[in-house]
Amino acid sequence: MCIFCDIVEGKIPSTKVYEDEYVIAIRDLNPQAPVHDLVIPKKHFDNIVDLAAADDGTYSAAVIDAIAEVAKAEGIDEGFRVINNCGADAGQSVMHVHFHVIGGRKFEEKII
Ligand code: DGP
Repeated sequence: MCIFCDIVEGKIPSTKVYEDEYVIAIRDLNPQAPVHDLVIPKKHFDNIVDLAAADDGTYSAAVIDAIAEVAKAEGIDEGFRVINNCGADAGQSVMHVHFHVIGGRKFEEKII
C-alpha cells in the first residue's frame, strides 16, 4: 500500500494544483511555507535513484516541466525551492518519489 499511489488513483482526497498524463501536484498536508506543493509521478518509483534507473526519461522530464508549471500557477516562479528527500536517512517518509515545491517567503542562503 502506498499513500501517493492512492492519491494518484483518487482513493485518498487531495487538493490538486496541477495534473498531466504523467504527473500530479498536490498541496502538502503539513505546509512548511505559504506555498508547499508536492510534484508526484503517477507511476510508482520508490525514490529518485529508482526513478533514474527505471524510467526512460519520460517521467523525469515530466517532473521538471510540472515543477515549472506549478511554480507559475502558484505565482512563485521568481523564486522557490525544490527539495527531494531520498531515503530514510534524508527524512523521506513516503516511499514514492516526490518533489517539494516551496515558496512564498524569502529563504536564507544556507540550504539547511
Ligand atoms: P517526505 O518527508 O519528503 O517523504 O515528505 C512527505 C510529505 O508528504 C510530507 O511533507 C507530508 C506529505 N503528506 C503525507 N501524507 C499526505 C497526504 O495524505 N496528503 C498530502 N496532501 N500530503 C501528505
